[in-house]
Amino acid sequence: MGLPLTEEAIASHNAPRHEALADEYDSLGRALARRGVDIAAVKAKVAGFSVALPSWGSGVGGTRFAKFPIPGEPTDIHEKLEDCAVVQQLSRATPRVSPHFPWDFVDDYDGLRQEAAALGLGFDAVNSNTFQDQPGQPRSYRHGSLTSTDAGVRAQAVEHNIECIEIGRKLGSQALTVWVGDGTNFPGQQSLGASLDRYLDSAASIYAALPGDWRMLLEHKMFEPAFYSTVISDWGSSILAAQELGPKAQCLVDLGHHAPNVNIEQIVARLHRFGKLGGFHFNDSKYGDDDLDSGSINPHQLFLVFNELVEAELNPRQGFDPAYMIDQSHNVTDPIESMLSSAEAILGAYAKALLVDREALTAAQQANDVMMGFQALRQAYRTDVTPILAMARAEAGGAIDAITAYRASGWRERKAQQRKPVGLGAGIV
Ligand SMILES: [Mn+2]
Repeated sequence: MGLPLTEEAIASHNAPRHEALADEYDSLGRALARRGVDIAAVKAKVAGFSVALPSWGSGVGGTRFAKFPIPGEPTDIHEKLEDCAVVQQLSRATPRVSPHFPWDFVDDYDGLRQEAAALGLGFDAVNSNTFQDQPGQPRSYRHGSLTSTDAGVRAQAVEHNIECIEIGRKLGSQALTVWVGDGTNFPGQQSLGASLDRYLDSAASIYAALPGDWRMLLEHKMFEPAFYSTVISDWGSSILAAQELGPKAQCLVDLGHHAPNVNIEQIVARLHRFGKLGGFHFNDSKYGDDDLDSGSINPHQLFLVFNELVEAELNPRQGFDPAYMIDQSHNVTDPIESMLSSAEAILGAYAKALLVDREALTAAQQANDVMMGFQALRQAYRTDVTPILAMARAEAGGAIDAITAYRASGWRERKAQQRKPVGLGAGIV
C-alpha cells in the first residue's frame, strides 16, 4: 500500500501556482526585512512545527443529538489512517496520529505501526476511554470510572489505562492522555472531596505503570458529560493532581474546556512556569463547546495562546515539549477539509507569534508603555503569513492550496465507492 495521493498530483496542483506564491513570498520577505525579521528563519520554524491528528477526527462527528455520516468516511483505524495520511501529504504539518482505545483496537499493533509508517505517519499520545461502556464490559462507568465508589470499577478503569500504555509502547507512543468525564449532576450526589481522593489514588496506579520515558497528560474539562461538578474540572485541579503524581504527570490544556471568556493564554503561561504544560488540544468555540474548527471563531485568542507558547519556547522550563493535537468535532464538513483548514490556522497563529518583536515588547513592558506593548502584538497579528505557510508546505512536498488540491484529487468520491457506509445514530466525539 502506497501513499494515498500521488506526488505527481500534488506537483501538478502546485505548478501553475508557484509563480504567484514566489511573488507574494518575496514581497512579504521584503516587508519583514524592513522590520528586521528574516522570513526564511520564520519559514524554517513553521516547517519544523507539527500537530497531531486525532484518529477519531477523520470520521464525521456528531452532537449529543445526531450524526449525519457522509459517503466514503472511514469506519475503522485503517481507513482513518489513510485519511490522516491525505491530510499529512497535503499539509506536511500533521505527521502523527493520536489513537483512542477501545475505538482503535486491533489484533496486531506492530502491523498497525508499520501500516502507519508506510503512510508516512507515526503515533502520538494514546487516549484512554473510561467515559462509556463497551460491549461485554464487566462493570459499568455509569457512576464514574477512576473516581467510582466501587473499587472494582476503579480497578477496571486503571487496568484499561495500563492496557493503553502497553498498546502505546508497541505503536511508538510516549504519552498517555487521561480525560475522565467523572462528575455529578446533583448536589449531594457525591462527595466533592472524596471523589478527588479516589481520582488521585487511581491515577497514581496508572502513573506507576508508566515507562521511564513516558508522560501522563491530565486533561481537564469544566463540564459535560457531568453538568453540576466534574472531578478534574479546571487547570487548578489538574496541576494539583499532576504535582501530587510526580514529574511524569503534566497538564493538557484543551481550548474548549474552560468557562467562557477565561484567559487561556494566561493558563498556558502559568502551567509553563511550573513545568507542567504537557500538551494542548486545538479547537474553537462560541459558547461552551469544544467542537468548532481551530481559529474559526476567535483566531486572535489562538494567536495569543501561541504568543505564550513561543515565549515558553524561548524560555524553556524543564521538560517543555508539549504534545499538540487537533481535537474538534466535524459535524457539517468533510473532516479532511476541516483538518487541513485547522492545521493552517494553527500554523498561521504560530507564524504570527514568531513575528512578534520580543525586544520591543519587553522594552515596552519594562517602561510601562501600554500602547507600544499592545502594538508589538498587533503588528504581528495583522501580518498575512499565508505565503510563509504555503511556501513551507510546497517545499516539503505539500500543496500550495491544500483544500483545492484535496477536492481536485477526488479522494472522497473514490472512497465512497470503496468503503462501507457508516450507520446512523448519535455520534459522540
Ligand atoms: Mn481534548
